[in-house]
Amino acid sequence: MSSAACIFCKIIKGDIPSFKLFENEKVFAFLDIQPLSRGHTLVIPKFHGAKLTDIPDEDLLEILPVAKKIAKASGAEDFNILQNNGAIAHQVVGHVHFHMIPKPNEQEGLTIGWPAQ
Ligand code: DGP
Repeated sequence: MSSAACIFCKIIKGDIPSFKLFENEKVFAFLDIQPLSRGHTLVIPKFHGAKLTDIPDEDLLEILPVAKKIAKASGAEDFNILQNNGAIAHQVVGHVHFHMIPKPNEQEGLTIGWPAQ
């Protein structure tokens, strides 16, 4: 199931370019266009749904192993996994996505914190 108007569905189909890191039957992962740190990745189900509650369990179950794989590959020992649901929770794109945000150490000069709430 996909939505014709959804930018992430278009990315999955290749209609919008992305820097793809991983793809299988149910999951797609690509670099975030507005990275909070180097390697900031979005891991998404191919199944189109706006919120976590819209996604079948069998699709959700495939997400975290991919996020784990990419976190390890990023080389960052510290990282955040974040998933927003709804406008009040700062969700901008209406297709479920898990952010994997590496938190490089400060000696590398790459640590970028979250904006003040
Ligand atoms: P959220 O606030 O959780 O809905 O985050 C949406 C993220 O999606 C945000 O970090 C920027 C990213 N994003 C939006 N449009 C595009 C796009 O066209 N390509 C890529 N790679 N990322 C996008």
